[in-house]
Amino acid sequence: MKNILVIGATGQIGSELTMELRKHYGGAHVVAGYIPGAAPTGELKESGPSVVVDVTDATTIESAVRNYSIDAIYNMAALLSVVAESKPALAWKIGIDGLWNVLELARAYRCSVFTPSSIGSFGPETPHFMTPQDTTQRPRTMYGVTKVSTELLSDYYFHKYGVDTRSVRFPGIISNVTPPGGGTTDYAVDIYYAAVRGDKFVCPIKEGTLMDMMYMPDALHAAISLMEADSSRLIHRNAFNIASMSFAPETIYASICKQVPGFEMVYNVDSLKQTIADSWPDSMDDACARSEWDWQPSYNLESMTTDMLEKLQKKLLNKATIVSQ
Ligand code: VAH
Repeated sequence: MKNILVIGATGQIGSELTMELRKHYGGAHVVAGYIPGAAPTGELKESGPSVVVDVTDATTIESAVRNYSIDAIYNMAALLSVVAESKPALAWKIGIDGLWNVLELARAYRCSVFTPSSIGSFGPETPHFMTPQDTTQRPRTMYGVTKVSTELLSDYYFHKYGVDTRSVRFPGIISNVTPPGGGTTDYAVDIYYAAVRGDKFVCPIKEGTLMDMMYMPDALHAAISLMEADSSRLIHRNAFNIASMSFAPETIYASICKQVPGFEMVYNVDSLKQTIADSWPDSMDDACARSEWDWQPSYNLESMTTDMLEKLQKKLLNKATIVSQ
């Protein structure tokens, strides 16, 4: 059975990815790498091994790779788009200096590597409607610069050294487990929390702003399916467009209102988030992922809304019950 290291295992995607990988490969075979001060807790801690791995410190990565005989690395360490604009040097250090460390070790120890890219790798000059797999990528955010560089560096290590690198361009990911931290698409998670709490939602993104979004279960399925795909079928590697839904704030609001009557939303546009959102695609062409490794999402906006509201109502009710005891 493969041994897997997840770097950034307590982050928004990493925390759920680690648990999903443990279902597939067995808890003992999936190592949760975390940075000091962000150690796994609860089921994530109890369900398998964990170790300090700082992507900017190659010795911590090498120690984990050797001690656990790692075959595949999911490198989830990154700063999200809004935070990266306020900390560009740190975003580069984690995103690219960190990736360099991962790829050098993958070369030395023959590991495969998954490092996510994003719709953030596209820029204002990219065709916005049905954004092609191969197209102009001139992002003007540091987040986007790190993601284009991630794609180029990952492809370089494949072509030059034969390292098995693979990647997808994640849309905005919506989850009910680990809240998002510092992204342009965070509003699409925050709106569900507001609806369940009975709060009026103040939307930071302008009405009519389309962005690609995806429910976390589909995002996890994409990452694992790609890493398990037959290498001989892959024409592209870093990174595949994947898509499941594209919506604007008023659309997700209407979807929630069908199940939460009286839910209110107003707009208070955040200029930085709006500028970033305006530079990203309205919709994506994911035909290559579908043909090269059978990508197929399971959720649409309506089924995601039903599941999100159900899960958050349980989560917030349990929390309230614990507090009241
Ligand atoms: C962000 N949630 O908003 C992330 C993601 C495509 C969006 O990269 O920065």
